[in-house]
Formats: sequence, C-alpha cells, structure tokens
Amino acid sequence: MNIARKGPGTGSRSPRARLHTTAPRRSLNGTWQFRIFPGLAAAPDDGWDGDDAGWALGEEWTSIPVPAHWVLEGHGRPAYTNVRFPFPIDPPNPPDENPVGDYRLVFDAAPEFLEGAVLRFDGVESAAEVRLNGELLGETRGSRLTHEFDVRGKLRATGNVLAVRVAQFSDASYLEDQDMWWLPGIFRDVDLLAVPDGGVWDVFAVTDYEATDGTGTVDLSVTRNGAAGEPARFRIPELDVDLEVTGGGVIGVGGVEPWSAETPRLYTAELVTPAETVTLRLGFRRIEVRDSVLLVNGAPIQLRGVNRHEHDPERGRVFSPERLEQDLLLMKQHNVNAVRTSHYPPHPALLDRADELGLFVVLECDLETHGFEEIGWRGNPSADPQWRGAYLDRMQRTVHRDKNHASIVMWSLGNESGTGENLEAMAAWTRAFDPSRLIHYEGDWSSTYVDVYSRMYASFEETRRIGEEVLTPAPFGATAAEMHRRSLPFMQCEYAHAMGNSPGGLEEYQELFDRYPRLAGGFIWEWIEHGIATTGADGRRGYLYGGDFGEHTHDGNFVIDGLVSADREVRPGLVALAHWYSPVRIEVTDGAVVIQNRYDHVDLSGLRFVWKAEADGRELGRGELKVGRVASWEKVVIALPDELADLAESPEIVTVEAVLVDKQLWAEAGHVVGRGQRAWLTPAEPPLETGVPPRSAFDPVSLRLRELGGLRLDGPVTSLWRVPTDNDRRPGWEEMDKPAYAARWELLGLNRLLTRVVSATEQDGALVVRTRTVPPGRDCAVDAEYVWRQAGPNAMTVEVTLVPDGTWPVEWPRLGLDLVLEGAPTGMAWRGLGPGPSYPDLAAGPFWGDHEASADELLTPYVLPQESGARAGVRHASIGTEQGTLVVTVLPGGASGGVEEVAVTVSPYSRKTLATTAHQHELVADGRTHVSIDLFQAGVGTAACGEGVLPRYRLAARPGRVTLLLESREG
Ligand code: IPT
Repeated sequence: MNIARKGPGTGSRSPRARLHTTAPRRSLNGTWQFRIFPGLAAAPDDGWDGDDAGWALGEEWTSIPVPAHWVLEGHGRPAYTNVRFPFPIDPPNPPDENPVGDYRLVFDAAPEFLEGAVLRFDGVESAAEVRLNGELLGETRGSRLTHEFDVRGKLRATGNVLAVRVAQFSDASYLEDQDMWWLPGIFRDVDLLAVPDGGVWDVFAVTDYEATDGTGTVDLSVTRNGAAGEPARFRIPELDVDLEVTGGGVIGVGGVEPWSAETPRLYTAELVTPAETVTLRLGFRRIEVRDSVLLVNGAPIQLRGVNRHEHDPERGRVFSPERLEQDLLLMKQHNVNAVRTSHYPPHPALLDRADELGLFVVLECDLETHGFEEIGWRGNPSADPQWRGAYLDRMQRTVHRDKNHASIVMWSLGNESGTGENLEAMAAWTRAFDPSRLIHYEGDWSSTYVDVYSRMYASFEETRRIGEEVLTPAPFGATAAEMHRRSLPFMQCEYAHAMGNSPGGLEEYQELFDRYPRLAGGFIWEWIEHGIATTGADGRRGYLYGGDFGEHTHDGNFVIDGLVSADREVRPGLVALAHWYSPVRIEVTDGAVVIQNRYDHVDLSGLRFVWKAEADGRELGRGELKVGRVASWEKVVIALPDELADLAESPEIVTVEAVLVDKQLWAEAGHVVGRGQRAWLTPAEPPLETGVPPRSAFDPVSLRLRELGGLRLDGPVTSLWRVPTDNDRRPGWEEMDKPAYAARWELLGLNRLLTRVVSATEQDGALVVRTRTVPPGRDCAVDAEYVWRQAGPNAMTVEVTLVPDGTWPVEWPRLGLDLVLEGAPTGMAWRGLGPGPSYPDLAAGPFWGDHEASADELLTPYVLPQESGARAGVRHASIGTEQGTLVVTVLPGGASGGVEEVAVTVSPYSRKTLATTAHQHELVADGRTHVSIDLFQAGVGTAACGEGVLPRYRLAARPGRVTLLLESREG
C-alpha cells in the first residue's frame, strides 16, 4: 500500500450518479473482523487478505461495526485540530505514527450479483486498499467520496473474502485538513450493487425552467451497461412525457411548476430498461447571475444559510437518518433556506431530503489544505501540478454523485485551500460538465474562475462596500479580472460565528443583505457543535472537545461552535436567527401593522396573521388580520382591526404572528414563521408607606442586605464582570493587535472588584449607604449610593445610583448588581423579553410577555461554561429558590432618569465557578442562587471568528440609576 504519493485513488470505475434503481443492492454494513496496528510498517502481510475464507484469525483480531470510526469504538482516540496539521508538513508523507486498521468480511453473493456488480464504498478515512478474494481491486482517496470497484467475474456464490486495509493518515490527509475531528475508519456504507447488462450505468438529467413562459426542459444523458440492446424509455407521468431514449437529448416538457426552496415541487421520472428501472425526482429551476445579482427562476434570491458538518456525539461522521431529519426539519422550522455542505459531500440522503423539503445546497468538494497557511502556503498542493489528478478526481466524484439534485445550486471546489491552478482546473472541468450551476470557491479572492464572489466573516463595513461598489460604474482602468468580479453576486460562505453565547450582529448583516441587491446572503458558521458525548461523575451527559483525548496538538473547544448542540438542542443564536431569516417582517405601529413579504418566489397566501392583545399578563382578545395578496418583497400597511380598538381595556402588548395555514413536510399548520410586536408596558406603582429599615437586616461590615422577610440573602453589590464568553476570549478581527476583552478585564481586575463602605446614614426616612467599588491595585471606581426604605413587613425599596469615577481603561461587559440567595434556584417567572435569553446584539426572537422558566432553562448549557441566560427587558421577576421567592419589581425612574427595565441572570453557579470549569458537565453547584440585575449589558459580538462587538453595543464606563422593589414571598 503506497500512502505517500500525490495522486488519486486507483482501480475504481469512473464516478457516476447515485441512482435510485430496482437493480439489486446488498448492504455489506454490519460486523466485520478487525485488527489495528500503530503504523503501516507494523501491519503484517500474513495472508489475512488472501482468498481463504477459512483463514485462521490470530488473537489480535476482534470485531467492529461498519460503518464506524475505530477511535469511537475503543481503538485509539479521536483528535481535533482546526487549521494545523497534527503531523509534520512533509507532503506527501504521512507520519510514521499512523494507525492502520485491517477490516475483513466473509460474505456470500446471491446469483443476481454474479453476472455483474460493483462494490461501493461511500466513505473511508483516509486511504484504503481493497482486495476481494485475494485480488487487489484498488485504493481509495477522498474520505467523503464514493469509490466503486468493478467485481464482475471476481465474486463467487459463497465465502467471498473482502479485505480492506485502512490508514488513518496518507497523502490524502494533506488535502483533508478541515476544521473537525480526525476520525479514521470505514464510516459510511459499503454496498454490493448489481450492474445488470442492458441496465443503466449513469444518468445526468439537467433540468431548466424558463420563467417568462413557465416551461421546463430536461437535458438527458444516459449511459447503459454493456450492450444496451433495447432503447430505454423515459417517462414523467405527470407531464405526459413518455419517449424512447438512446443516448439522450433535450426534452421539452411544456408548462411546469418550478422548483425553489420555497416551492420544492418535484416530478417523478422513470428510466425504464428491461434490466432495471431508475427513478429520478426532477425539479425544474434555473440558477443564473445577471448584473451581479443571484437569480433563481428569474427572481433574485437571498441565501439564508447555515454551514453543516456531519456530526453525531456518539458516532462522529457516521450517518444517522434520525439526525439528518432532525437537522433539516430544525433548519426549515427556523427559516433557514440554504445549506453549505462544509467541507465535503454529505451522506447522499441529505440531497434527497433537501430536494423534497426545499433547501438550496452549496455542495462542497472534499478538499481543504488549510494547514499550509501556517507556512505561508509553501508547497500548497493547490499550486503543485503533481496533485492535479487528485484534485480533478475529487471534484469529479463530488459532481457526479449528486448531479441530479434540484437542490444543488452551486458546486464548491473546497474550503481554505489557498490559490493555484489545480483549483482553476477543477473549475474548468466543472463548468464544462455542468454549466447549469454556479461555481463557488472562497479562497481565491481574485475570483477569476468562479461565478460568485464569496468571502468569509467579511466585516459589516466591508460587506456594505461590496454591496455598494457595483451601484456606480467601474473605476477607470479596471482590469478584466476586476470587471469580472464586479459582475458577480456576493455571498458570505461563512459569517456570524455561532460559538458559545453568539452570534451578535445578525440584524446588522441582514439589514445589509436587504439593502444591496448584489448581496445574496450567506451561511452562518455553523450548524452543529461537534462535541463528543461523555458521562460525568454524577451521571450527567456532557461533551468533550479538543485536548480532552490527550492530543499533543489541538485547538480546544473551537470545534464547539454551533447553532444546535451535538444532541440538536436549539441554542439561543438559532432562535434569534429564525427571526432575522423570517420570510415575513411584521412591525406593529401605533395604529397599524406593516407586513413585508420576504419570500423570493411566493406571495403570503401560505400564512395566516393572528393578532393577540394582552395587559397585565391577561389576554384581552385575539383575532385574525385580513392581509390581501402581497407579492414577493412587497410591503403593505394594514390598519389595526376594529375589535382591537374596541377592547374594554387598552392593551399593553399587541403581538402579530404569521403562522402556516397548512401542514408542511417540515412543520404543522399553525407553526410560527414570523412575529412582530409592540409593547406599551405600564410602570409599576411604587409602594405608598415607607420607612427607615432596621439596621439588623444588614451586614454590619458590608452594609449589604442579609435578610428580607425571612429570606436569607447577600447583596446587592456593584458588579461589572461577566464570565468570558468564547467571543470575549478572542480579539475581534478589527482589533487583532489588542488582547481579547476577557484578558483585558482580568488584567484590570474586573473579576476581583472590592467594595468599601463609605458611609451609612439615615436621611429623609431612608437608610443611605454609599460604597466605592474598585479593582485591586487600581484607582478607577464605581461609586454607588443605595437608598433603602422599608415598604412593608417583607418588602424594601432600594434606589441605586452608580457613578464611575476616574479613568476606566476598558469597556465593561455589564453594569449591574449581584446578590446571592440561600438555597438553590427553582425557576423564575417574569414580565419582559422571553422566553429565551437576549443580549443587546443577540436579541429578537425573545418577545415581550409574561414568561416562566425552570432553573435548568435559565442558563444555556454551553459546553464551555460562560456567561449566559440573561433575560432582558425585565419589569418584574419572581426568582424562586428552595428557601423562598424574591420578587423584584423595577419602579418608574421618573425625573431621576432611572432605567425602567433590567436584565436578570439567575444561576446555581457563581461566576468564579463558571469561569474556572472546563466543561458543563463538571460544574458543581453551591446550593445557592446567584442573581444579577443589570442596568446595562454589552453585546456579545462574534470575535471568536469575525468582528467584535460593534461600537454601539459596547459599554464604556457610564452612570446608571435604578429603583427596585424587593419583596420576599414564601414558596
Ligand atoms: C473558517 C473555516 O472555513 C471553517 O472551517 C471554520 O474553521 C471556521 O473558520 C471557524 O470556526 S477559516 C478561518 C480562518 C476564518
């Protein structure tokens, strides 16, 4: 086995389409014999791969499931790196420490396979040598690509010996440096497929749709097996197409309903031969670029996309139909309309489902040479002619397998592979073979051989400039390459990095995509967190990341950056995304509702618009708005209905929801696709009777409240720090020269603030406590004044004024008050934004109302513990603990200019615990309830990969005032 050469695999048949056919198929998935060696030199040539089905297996043999990654089946360990290769850059040589697995299966073959068959491998990482009955069939390269070996004349009825030697690393590893776990093994299906004479070897059905007259065509190419004999029949029963085809040709099918992500209309077609019948699901659509705008079926489209890797917390990249279904339904339910299959072809089932459900797909080749960036791209295979064959082979396998899917709108050459002529050659081949789709590659910003200008994590400002530059004529003297790029639409193949408490800035990006026709939207990085499941000491389910398996070179938790957890729990970022990606924008104004249709291809007749009026937590009425026909991207203004004006009580909240009229494949009727709201919340009534509270309720030294109506607590105290989020831990791309905020806060001592009591006096019927809060060794301060009044046996009001003093060298994450209650939290009920958390730049999705959450729901279980869970816009909150309930009400700020809403965070863990624990499942609660009441919060940004918090969401030192009514209640 030669795993150090710059070429493609050997011995396989040329790639072809995945066909749904009546020809027999036999899955060879199951339990195989297995043994493993630490390197190729240690793997013996002892006859294991010969012709003898009865060969005596030595004791090193065990068994393994196929498909699986051996490192997740107890043999070795997974390893994670992002950009860096975990081995020396010495192409095409893999390292000597290179686990090699021998797989062996003895199987019988039914008669239908003996005349002609192929053996198909859908995924082996990273290189395999395949032998059948002692005969070498060939080698595979391209871990996520299909390889088919001809076994005609090589099979026998019983006792076939299939022997596959797999090397974890090979020359191919230099081309497969995606940001993900290194997971070796036969991890996708192995099948034996009958290839009957006269049957169908390959079909390419290129569909087209002419929007001006609503007609479609199919350009068909058919390749038959062996001597074709009788011509095949091609039928599309619904369109009355029934004709004889030999090689193929263009077939006009007359009027058709077009396919798009919003209208995933498919027509079933059949290709019938005496030997087998192949079924195709055809969608008629046209993808084109006109004047730097991306069009589908003649209409501009906006890609509301996500990047999807394949991942299962137990099985890695092994396909699971349940996970796929979960993913695609969740995407559709959250208004996602596009998927980039980062950074390799997915299991083919994804494409069938994307066709049916309606998702635009950017299908990416299995290619990434990112590690060469670390050495200035020296020796990058993309620019080395000796690798050309390997590159072309990868692209051809990618395109052929999935070429018949309506959902695929772009072929992507790969990811982060620098520049070079091999990429250009891939593009040239693809363009010649399939001019019906666009070609995408981000890594070469000159964009000379692609059809879309694509970038990742382009800043707001740059995105704006790219949108704007084509609105004016090209500068004098622009080169041909520049002119070409100006003619292209722009997309962000990755943006808004969803790592931890993130992504901030969705609204701002969306606003740009809406404003400039050239901007065709983009794909969030990324869909799934690649956590590997584990069980904590106390039986809690948890997830592991890079470094947790003892890797010498790793990139920590950078592999945990998804909109959904590895178990597909929805993260708050996805809730916000659903709002910004919604196909309908609803704005409730004082007398009207403004509705914008943001579908690219359909009107709003698929939606009902339901209004609801509430006051003081009670529903006052509900009804339906009459919205006439609203064409794509049109806006209408609809007067509020009379019933609403006639309500006995004036509403505090009016909500309008757009819900599905009919059940769809991906959601029930009534599913909410968009929501708009207006709130006119009435301020709480301040208590009438007040007096000086007894000193005994307060700690004698700190003057913090220790007791309220029997409830034991400690606080409030001025607080500025938050547990660093993943974004806080890295500098934003616009300030790479500075340390990350987390480091700056820690250097300053924001996490170690000390508070001194300046004075405590009785004044005007109140206890007035003045404090000064300062980081150790510094002199910048926040001076606080707490004016305490007793407001009943179990109630006090406190008017808090916070004023910064001196020079604060860094912006704050928050300005607020911390208090700790005895007893673990049991949950919270509040009036404000909810039910989920929100931060200033990660909002919307949460809406005004009366909400409730259990203690568990109050924090987001990010794999790396970090700040989470703030409920914003809070007017009133009942914070439950095992000991009793603390009710917090924000009293009107009045002339003093105080805030009228706060953000409340409730946690069973102190910030110190959260900041010093590496995994969610290792957190140990201290039996108390940690509460933060924030006057202001900074945004979260997306600095983990991209721009930091926008200036308007940063929190420079500033004063703040709030008046709170604190009450204790039993239970
Ligand atoms: C970009 C990669 O394309 C993607 O695979 C992932 O690593 C992402 O970053 C970060 O999570 S590359 C980066 C250098 C912008």
